[in-house]
This record gives sequence, structure tokens and C-alpha cells, in this order.
Amino acid sequence: MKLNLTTKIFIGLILGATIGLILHFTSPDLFDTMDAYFFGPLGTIFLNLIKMLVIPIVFFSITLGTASLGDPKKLGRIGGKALGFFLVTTTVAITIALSLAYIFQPGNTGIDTTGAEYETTAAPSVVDTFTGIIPTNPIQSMVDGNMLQIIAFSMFIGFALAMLGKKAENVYRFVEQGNEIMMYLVNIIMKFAPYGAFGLLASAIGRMGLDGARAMGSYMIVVLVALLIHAIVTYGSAVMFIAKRNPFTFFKDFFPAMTVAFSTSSSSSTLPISMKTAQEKLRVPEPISSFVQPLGATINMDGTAIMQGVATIFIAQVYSTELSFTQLLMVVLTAVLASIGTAGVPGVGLIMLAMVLNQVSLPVEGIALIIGIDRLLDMARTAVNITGDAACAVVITETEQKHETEAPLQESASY
Ligand code: DAS
Repeated sequence: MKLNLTTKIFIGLILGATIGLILHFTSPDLFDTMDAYFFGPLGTIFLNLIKMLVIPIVFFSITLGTASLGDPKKLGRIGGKALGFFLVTTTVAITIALSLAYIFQPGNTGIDTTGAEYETTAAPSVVDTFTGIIPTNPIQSMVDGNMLQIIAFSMFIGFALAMLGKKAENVYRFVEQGNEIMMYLVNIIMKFAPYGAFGLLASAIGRMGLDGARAMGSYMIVVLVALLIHAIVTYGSAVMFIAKRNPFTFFKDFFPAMTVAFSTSSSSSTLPISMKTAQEKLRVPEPISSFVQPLGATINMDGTAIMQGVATIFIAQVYSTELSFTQLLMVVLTAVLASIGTAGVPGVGLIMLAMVLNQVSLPVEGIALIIGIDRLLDMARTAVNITGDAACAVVITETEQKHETEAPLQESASY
């Protein structure tokens, strides 16, 4: 019987947690040996594979994401509205995530992480944070893993590609193919996920016992609550107050697309269904749907930003690290900008999380605590990601109709 990847990851998750718990309570010495020679190496290999891709994925996907926006002048009214909606909702999403993580403190479960080998660097001031975004040496930024500088450099390159058009089409194709290679490698790495999740879970639960299991459970609940609040409150309000539509009808009519996103954990694979559903059920005109939803599937990932916000605070709490205001600002900035590059494929949000953790000098090893349950959360956050794109399409449909009635003589949007 051929098991799909999600099932295999779940089996790895359950087996790892069970074996970890049994060894934790029955034979700690045997656990130490198994962890040193089996669980640990499995988890380390998986984490290193994820870390290996972070910088090239950020460069290729954000350069391509920015270039695919095209010439800002040609973005037109529709593009401007879509970009504005995406940036506002993603910022709201991560703010909800950070707030809930601070209120519910999912990482404060007394897990002993003394001796964790990592040093948090002192956070720069707000001014330094913003001035420090521009890299003086982009290659050095990549060597240092300075994510905001790599993102900024990638956006400059993407913008230049968009403006140069045919003059730089070879480089555009190089970036496009580089991104394809990265997505292929993500796919390959995710095939190792069941074994990596098994090793990481057995190691984490074996070391932390029920405290570790409790921490993962509370992390998962906080993410799911944040996703629910953002979908209902943020998207519901936008649909009700801006698009003047019944939010219940919006969610009911779009639900079929959400179920496909949930089962595939991929915004890109769901795109044909989400566009068809938006056009037929939500009455979004084809030109608006075919501009906004593919753009959103590329650069708008509110669900992913929520996971990254909660995970960053959770890992900081587990490692008893207090993040300063500027570090929180960097988390918001990095996650919002990262969502421009996060492609709509399974598991990529976790890889981009490593980037956010890098930016605030938190140990990427902290991912071990959440990786096992990430696939389930990926399903839920992908459903939120595409719902945000549909909400944007509905809002733009409504405001465009109002625009057409109020200014029928004006040039219609060039979208
Ligand atoms: N699975 C991604 C998507 O398709 C999101 C993520 O990995 O966070 O939207």
C-alpha cells in the first residue's frame, strides 16, 4: 500500500514521540546512546538539509517574486490595491501571532535547555535595523546569513529585472530556473521529512519527556487559534466592511478550495481550484482573479507568517531568551518580506522559518521542537494563505465596480 508523504510524516511523528517517551521513562542511558548514534544524526541531517537551502531559496524566490511583479508603473490600480492588501494583512497576521504567543506563552514549560550552544547577538537599534538592511557587500551578507540584507539585495535585483525586461531576460530565466531547482530540492528534502521528524521527535521528547510533548501541543494550539482569528476577523472584516458582502457566504462558497489547500499543503497546486471557485462562486471577474490570485499565491502567505511569528516566540521562550522590541520588529519585517518569496509548496514555510530565526540569532535547532507537527500546521496555514488571496480578489472586485460606476469615463484598469 503506497502511503502519501503526510501519512509517512505522521507515522514518523507518532513513532518518534512514542519511542522517545518510553526511553525517557524506562531507560535514560539507552536513550542517550540511541540519541547519540541514531536519533540525533537523523535530526541533524534533516536540519542541515533545511539550512543548506535557506540562503539560495531566499535569493532566487524573492528575486523572482519581485521581478514577477513587473514594472511598478504597469502594476496599475489593481496591482497597487493587491500589494497594499497583501502587506497590510500579512502585517496584521504576524502581529496577531506575536500577541497570542506572548499572551499564552506556549514555550514556557520549564524545559531544561541549559548549555544550549548559541549566542544571541545584541539587537541593533530601530534606526540601525533599517539602515542596516542595505548590504554593503551582498556576498558577505550571504556568508553571514544576514537575511534582511539578502532580502533587500534580492528585491533590488528583482526590481532591476522587472524594469530591464528583455535586456535582462537571460538573467530572469536563470533566476526562474534557479527557483525551479530550489523547489525541486525542497521536494526532495521533504521526502526525508518522515525520518527527520522521527529522529527530531524521539530526541526532543526523549530528552524533555512530557514537558516537550506539552510544549508542542500548546505551540500547535496557539498557531491554530491565530490562524482562525486571522481568517475570521481580518478576512471576515475586509469582506464585510470593504467588499460589503456576507462573510459567512464568502467562507461557505470558498470552502471547497480551502479543503483542497488543506489536503495538498500547496497554494500553487490549489491555484486552479481557488481561481475557479473565486470566479464561479464568489463572482470575481476573470481578469481580477487571474491577476490577484496567482500573485497572492506567490507573494502573500499570511498563514505562513503566523506560523513563523508564533514559532519564533515559542523557540525564544523555550530557550529562555527575551526578544527586544527591535528584534520583534525584525521578525515582522523578515516574515513579511519572506512571504514575498515563500513559494506555494509543502514545507517551504518551515525552511523560511530558519531564515527568521537566523535574523534574530535564535538557534535553528529549536525547529526540532515543532518540525514533527509542522505538516499538520502546513495544511491549515495553506488554507489560510489562499483564503487571503480570495478575500483580496473579492475586495478589489467590489472597489473596482464602485470605481467603474463613479468614474466610468476613466481608463479602465490595465490589468
Ligand atoms: N505550504 C505552503 C503553501 O503552499 C505554505 C507553507 O509552507 O507555510 O502555501
